[in-house]
Order: sequence, then C-alpha cells, then structure tokens
Amino acid sequence: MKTRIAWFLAGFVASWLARSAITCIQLRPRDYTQAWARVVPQESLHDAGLDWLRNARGVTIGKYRFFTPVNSSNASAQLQSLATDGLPGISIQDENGDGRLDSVLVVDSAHHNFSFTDRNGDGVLDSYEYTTGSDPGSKTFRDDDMDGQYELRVGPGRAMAVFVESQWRDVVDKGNEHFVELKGKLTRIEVHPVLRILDDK
Ligand SMILES: [Ca+2]
Ligand SMILES: [Ca+2]
Repeated sequence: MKTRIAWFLAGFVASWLARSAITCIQLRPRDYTQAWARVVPQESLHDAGLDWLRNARGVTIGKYRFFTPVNSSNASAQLQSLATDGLPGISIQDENGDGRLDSVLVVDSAHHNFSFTDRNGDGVLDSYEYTTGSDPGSKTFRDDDMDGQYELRVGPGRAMAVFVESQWRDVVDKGNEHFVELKGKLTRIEVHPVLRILDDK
C-alpha cells in the first residue's frame, strides 16, 4: 500500500530531521536536500509523494514536531513524535500540491495505522485502510465505499483476498493482473485504487 510505504519513509526521514534540528533555529525554512540524499534516495521521496519534505518548515509542540511545506499552497503536513522512531504521528498529504487534502494517516507507537482518503478532493472521505502493524504477519484492510465492510485484505505477506458476492475470495496474482474465481470462472479484477470486477478470462 502506497500510503503505508509513504508513512514509514516519512517517519524515518522526519525523526531524523527532528534530531538534527535541535541545534537549528525553529521555524526557519531549511533546504534539507543534501543531507537527505545520504539517508533516503530522492526518487523514493518522490515516489511517496513527499517531495515537499525536501525543504520543510518545522516547529516543536510539546513532545511532537510539526512539519509544513515552505510552499504555502501545498496543504501537506506532518506531526511526528520526538521519539526515535517518530511515532505516534499524523501525516496529511496533498499529493499534487493543489491545496486540497488527499489523505490523512494516523499511526500509533505500535505501528497500527489508519489511512483515510478523499480521492476527488470534494472534502468527503471516499475510502479508508487499517493496517494491523509492521511485522511480517500484519494485514491491511481497505473499505472502498465507507460502508463498514472491507473490500480488500492484504497479508500476511503477499496473500490477497477480496470481498465479492458476500464472501472473502482469494486473489490469484499473475504478475500485473489479478483474478478471482466467480461462479466457477476465473474473473479478472482490478484492486487499486478500488476493487473493480473486469472481464471474464
Ligand atoms: Ca471525496
Ligand atoms: Ca465497503
């Protein structure tokens, strides 16, 4: 899940930032790009939709540090614990920098996390994900329409299942394509960004 990857990357970077910022003047924008290049590949930040973290503004609030983009038109922000792993924390993402909130991620210190997404930017949440932890046995569940019934389950590991026609069904992964057995037929499905039943094959 992209949001989960983004979060752990962000947590790592931001907790590093929090430690290194102790001797710096608070609220002064800084270009962290050069230092980050030694910690996280720049393309990873880009892939995670976190380009704004390369040059962020930070302020300490109690036992947390709050980061915002220098570009005020970008609505992204992060609240990170000053603990070594940066948790618990909250990440607000404006992935395309249009000033509208795309998703909110909340992670506790045990790595349980909830991610809420507004796909069309209308201010109404469209889906959410819950991840049970960061260990190899962890699972992620996603509710695509906010009705309280999950449509997708990922984990442990690469195992994947979808909730179709009132029951969980294992997903057959064939590289770039995914299938599920429906009425005795292997049926092609799309699992991202939402579950869609495609054609028979
Ligand atoms: Ca929406
Ligand atoms: Ca649902």
